[in-house]
Amino acid sequence: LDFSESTTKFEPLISASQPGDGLLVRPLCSSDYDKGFIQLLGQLTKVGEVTQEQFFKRFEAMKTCPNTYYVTVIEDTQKSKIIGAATLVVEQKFIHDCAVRGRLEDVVVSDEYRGKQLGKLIITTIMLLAKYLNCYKITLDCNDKMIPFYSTLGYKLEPGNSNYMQIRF
Ligand code: 16G
Repeated sequence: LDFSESTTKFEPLISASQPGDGLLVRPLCSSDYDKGFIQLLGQLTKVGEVTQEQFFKRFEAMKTCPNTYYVTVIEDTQKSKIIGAATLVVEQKFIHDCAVRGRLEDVVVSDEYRGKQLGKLIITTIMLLAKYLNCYKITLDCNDKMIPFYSTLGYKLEPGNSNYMQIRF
């Protein structure tokens, strides 16, 4: 068979339970501070100097809000390094019959591991989780260059109805 003219894309066969050799998709845990979780976030935005104590405190604070923060990571178990992360925040609502809404936050894959569909993998995992938790929608904000990526995962800009606004302090 000659596939040279084919436009079919052959997706690598990876899934949350089989993310690839030595890789593990799982919830964040305390020991991830020593596995470079904070440094990884530094590839997304300014993180600052977060000490281990600050990390523990913030993580504990998140855990006191049950069913809210689903911080998900990908670990390279051979190197004991966190190489990908994404968070689902589940927000409680009165609207839509007291529904819950998901927010996709802080998505990052380490630069050395890009091009392996790991971003897609972690987001797909979070989307399954959001569906399981009955989120009626998931929203995210991102810069212009990430729009094509999120579009391939089904996210849509809603012209006239979803302008992202902010005020920074
Ligand atoms: C991106 C992230 C957002 C993160 C922000 C940090 C996704 C889908 N979006 O918008 O979660 O908090 O960057 O940027 O991961 P900032 O430092 O300018 O707030």
